[in-house]
Amino acid sequence: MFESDGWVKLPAFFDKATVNTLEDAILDIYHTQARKIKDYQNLPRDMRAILTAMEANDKDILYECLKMIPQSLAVRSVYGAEFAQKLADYCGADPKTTLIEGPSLFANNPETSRVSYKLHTEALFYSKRRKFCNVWTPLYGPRTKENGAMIVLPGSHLDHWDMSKATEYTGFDIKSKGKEKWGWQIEIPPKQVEKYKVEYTEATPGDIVVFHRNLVHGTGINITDQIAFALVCRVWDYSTDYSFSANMNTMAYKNGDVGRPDLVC
Ligand SMILES: O=C(O)CCC(=O)C(=O)O
Ligand SMILES: [Fe+2]
Repeated sequence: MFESDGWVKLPAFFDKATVNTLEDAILDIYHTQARKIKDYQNLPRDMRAILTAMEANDKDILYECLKMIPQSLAVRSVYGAEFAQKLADYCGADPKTTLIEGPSLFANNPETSRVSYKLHTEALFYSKRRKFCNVWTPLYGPRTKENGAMIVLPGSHLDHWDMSKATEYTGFDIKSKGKEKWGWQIEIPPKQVEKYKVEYTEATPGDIVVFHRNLVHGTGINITDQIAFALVCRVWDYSTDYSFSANMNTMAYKNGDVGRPDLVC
């Protein structure tokens, strides 16, 4: 399945206790930050309520919460050597030289597509990284086609995707194009992928979806009235990268990378 389709769902990979650990630790971050602010004193300890309230005036604080997630000891406890070992085969990685980037929380909010992503491959964003895969898991409720589970194009990972097949901009549509604090898109235009069928990574918390660096995927449209969540991390092996940078997303073409002559890998 992973080899031919470029993605696979591993049902109940995390047990209930692990899901609770993740959900609680992340909610603690958002709730504790919100409680420092007078306007949010009466908010319930609920991710959807906190995000909805802060989206209007406190996007910068939401970003800081996001950055705290991988620094939470409880969150980190879930992603140990054992996790790397289990995923190593999918990524072509050696667990000994495997690192984890993230996790990061994707909130698919029917009210805004500010952090939604058009069709892309991860390799376009992480162009210096040769061995990695993404791990996507629902949190705070199941993901369905209706609430915008991730869109994947099975088999597209076997095609060749480079920057000449993508268009870059900030925003999601013409109304949001160029807006600050909106996502950076490296979009593969729909015309390029007409021949592929579309699937949705429907899953429940605890299931993980592992996908290939070259798989074309994007954010599904959430047509419900509830924010839907996914937690995403990248498992990557730096041992054969032609880069010495510790930043997973070291920037190609921008003199931002750390390279050297005489590489032997
Ligand atoms: O679930 C989404 O919104 C898309 C996530 C995505 O692009 C990714 O995990 O790489
Ligand atoms: Fe992605």
